[in-house]
Amino acid sequence: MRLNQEQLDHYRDHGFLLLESLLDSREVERMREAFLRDCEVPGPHVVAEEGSAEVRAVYASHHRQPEYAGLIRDPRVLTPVQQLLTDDVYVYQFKINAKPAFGGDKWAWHQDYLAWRIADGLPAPRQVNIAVFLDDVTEFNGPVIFLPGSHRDGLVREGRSAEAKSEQHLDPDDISLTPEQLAEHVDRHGMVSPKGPAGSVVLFSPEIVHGSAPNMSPFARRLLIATYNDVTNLPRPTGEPRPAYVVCRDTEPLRPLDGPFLDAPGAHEILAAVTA
Ligand code: HL5
Ligand code: SIN
Ligand code: MN
Repeated sequence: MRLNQEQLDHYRDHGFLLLESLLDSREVERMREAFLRDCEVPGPHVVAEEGSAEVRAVYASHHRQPEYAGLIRDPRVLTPVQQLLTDDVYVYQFKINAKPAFGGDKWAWHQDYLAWRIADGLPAPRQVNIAVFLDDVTEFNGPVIFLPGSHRDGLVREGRSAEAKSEQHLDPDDISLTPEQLAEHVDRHGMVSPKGPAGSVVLFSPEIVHGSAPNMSPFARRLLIATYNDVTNLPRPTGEPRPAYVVCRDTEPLRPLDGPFLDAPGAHEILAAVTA
């Protein structure tokens, strides 16, 4: 449940950490079912691929689906996040990037914290992302590529582009690194793309440079990303705050369940209450 010193050092040095097969196949199956169910709920939280009806991303599924309300409280993910950040954390953002087979588009090279500073006035990069593989991730289906160590360089870019790719969320296209910036950082840091079976989890820093290629394979690459924030680091938007599906409002510190999210005692009651 707890990360060992070697794992903590790896995250601090590289800005990410892969936990292979952290969740089992039954849990993966239940999370996939929850995703299919959630895709049927219409609303602005569902982002389509450009010029197509296919799902690019779905936000805030943990508000609607008990499996995800459980997952974010599961000690296997919450405890490592608390070790890396602080005891009192909440989920700032929750999304599933669907990367459908035969055409899921790229996610441009970017640093998350720039988006959240610009869009939400988030004071500091006091977040940890957990990325859960809902499908096997291979070299073929558009894995996330990280520039290891780039989380220690500060923000590479300052503002966002004048044109917004999407009205629903801030797409990485709007804050992407220039080719020169990317080349220079790759020169210094190289690139890695953690791969593994469905159920694997990657913890990653809000400051690490990352992106992913389009998916031309016949295999979907559904990736769930929950971003935890320190409760003492709440957003301070300068204008109208963004919608609750993209910036969650419940900032109560999360407490770990007493076991895995499908089976923990009392989980059903907690999860029914939060997704009611
Ligand atoms: N889509 C997110 C948001 O907050 C930002 C991106 O990967 C995170 C850059 O709108
Ligand atoms: C992201 O940075 O949120 C997207 C990465 C991906 O889904 O490939
Ligand atoms: Mn990102």
